[in-house]
Amino acid sequence: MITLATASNLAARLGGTATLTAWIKTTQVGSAVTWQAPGLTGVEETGGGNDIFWGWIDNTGRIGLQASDTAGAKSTNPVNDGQWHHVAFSRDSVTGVVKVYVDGVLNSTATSATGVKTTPFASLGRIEDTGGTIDYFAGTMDDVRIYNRVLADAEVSTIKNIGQPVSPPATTYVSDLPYQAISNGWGPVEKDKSNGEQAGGDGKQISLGGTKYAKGLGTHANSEVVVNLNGQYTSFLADLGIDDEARAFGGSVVFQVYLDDLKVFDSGLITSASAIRSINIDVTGHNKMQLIATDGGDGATADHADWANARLLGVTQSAGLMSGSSTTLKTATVSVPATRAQNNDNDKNHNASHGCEGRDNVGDRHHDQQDREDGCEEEINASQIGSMRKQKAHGNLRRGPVFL
Ligand SMILES: [Ca+2]
Ligand SMILES: [Ca+2]
Ligand SMILES: [Ca+2]
Repeated sequence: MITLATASNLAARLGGTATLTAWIKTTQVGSAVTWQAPGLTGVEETGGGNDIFWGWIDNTGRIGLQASDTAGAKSTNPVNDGQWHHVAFSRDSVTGVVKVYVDGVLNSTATSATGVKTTPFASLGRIEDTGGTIDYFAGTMDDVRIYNRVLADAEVSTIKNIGQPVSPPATTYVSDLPYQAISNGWGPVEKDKSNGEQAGGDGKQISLGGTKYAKGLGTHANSEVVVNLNGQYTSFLADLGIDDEARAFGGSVVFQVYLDDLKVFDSGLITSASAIRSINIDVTGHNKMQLIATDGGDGATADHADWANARLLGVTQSAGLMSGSSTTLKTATVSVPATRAQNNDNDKNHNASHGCEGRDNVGDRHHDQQDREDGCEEEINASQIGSMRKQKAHGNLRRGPVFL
């Protein structure tokens, strides 16, 4: 579980007139009772009505927005089908009008309580409670945006159409990539086979201690294979060992992995008697990977070094918002587009119709800096963003509850 709180009191943004948009994915069944339900953000004032429930999820999987104890708007259909949905909620605190959008389309309009709700809260991914149990959202949130005004229907649609988070691409096998065999101790490196003998293609099915593999590289020390990662992958995984075809004859190697010419893994001596060594190496951001098998310092006899099931996990393109970037749960950004009317900024990086919408991208320093200069974007907590992105890089954020 990842629990992160925002550094500022969200009631200052979401207690009054505001719009909140997010991509969500959940299978959660909530509660028919608003103040006992999980939700995206908000607060329940136990025993009082100074509260607000953004994205609360009911017992049928519908999602809504309610202020105080006056019924608000809910989505037409359940959103808890385990698929990504774009949800948006707007509230006019003067009229009490609340609206719920799903996948860019207005679902429901209602008149809930009026007035600015001031009970402090500072979480995304849960509805806080001043007295009772906090109700956590169980699912994934992405690209959370908060505006201090009511967005028009067309604006919500535009935000939705920017893109949808996609699942990580399927595993890519190293042997299916155009790898480069720099050297090999006995004939060529074999694709999806053991090394076999000196002829190309004469290997057998890769086999380690009786476990058979359909994919991988069969090499013979001393060997080196270079794989072009092009920054597209997050993890390299493989099972290492001396192929069964050579076990009867000994065999002893050292497996090494280099990333951009720096050694990041060294197996130590692996012999035909060793257990299978499974590796999982973070390759995020790297362009070149070298897979090396040395003879272990005792000659290369029977050194049939298998990179069994060698595979790469790809980078997720998130929401189409960030070019070539990571698995992005894009960190929550509080955006206040209205302030743009108070300056004469002509920055072409900004879309005039959407102001400083919270397209948070830590790597996009120019954008963030410009937004800071405009006074229109607040990153909730830079250090938490860093921490979250780090964890994300390890693939944790798409599972289970996510709390910013
Ligand atoms: Ca209450
Ligand atoms: Ca061969
Ligand atoms: Ca050896």
